Amino acid sequence: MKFFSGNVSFKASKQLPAIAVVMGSDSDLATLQPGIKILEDFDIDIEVRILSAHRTPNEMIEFATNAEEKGLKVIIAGAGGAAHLPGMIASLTSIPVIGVPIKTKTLSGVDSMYSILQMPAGIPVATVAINGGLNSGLLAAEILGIYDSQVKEKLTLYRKNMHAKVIKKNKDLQDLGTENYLKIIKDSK
Ligand code: RP5
Repeated sequence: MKFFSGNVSFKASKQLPAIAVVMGSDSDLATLQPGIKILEDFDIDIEVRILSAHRTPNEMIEFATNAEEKGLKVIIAGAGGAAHLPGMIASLTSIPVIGVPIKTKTLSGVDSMYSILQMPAGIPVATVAINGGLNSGLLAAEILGIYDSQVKEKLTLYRKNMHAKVIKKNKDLQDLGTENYLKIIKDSK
């Protein structure tokens, strides 16, 4: 990992990033991290940066207007409160934008969700759940998977593993009964 004046570039030796993960504040990073991690696990080149619609508007405009030329295919944008970052970026590029509403202390992220979700007709933002960092990464990978068969294979394997885990949990539940199963879950925490 290398640090460049507020931006973090991953795997700089590899290809140009296909996906950008941007956030209104570093306080959003922990929420987005599960999505960043899954993209890294899938070996997708990403760019991660702090970019605020309100505090760094000119940089946001520069990023969004150059995004396509840079080769970005999907942009994940997380923001909380008056969460204008995903919508403003979407207004400046036709690259798909996935918005992640960040949970806020005052209004539990409902403010962020409505800000991101209620886009005017003509400028779409694909909005995931409040604090849906992981799903934002998976959805971005699914978009890349339309034309990248390696990413598609990784997504298929991810789902297969998830499926196997639930099947195993159900088997354990049937074998152990509810009380013992609950005890095991409690002890494992
Ligand atoms: C938004 O304001 C950010 O996306 C963040 O969720 C929220 C609060 O930012 P900080 O005050 O924590 O920097 O722009």
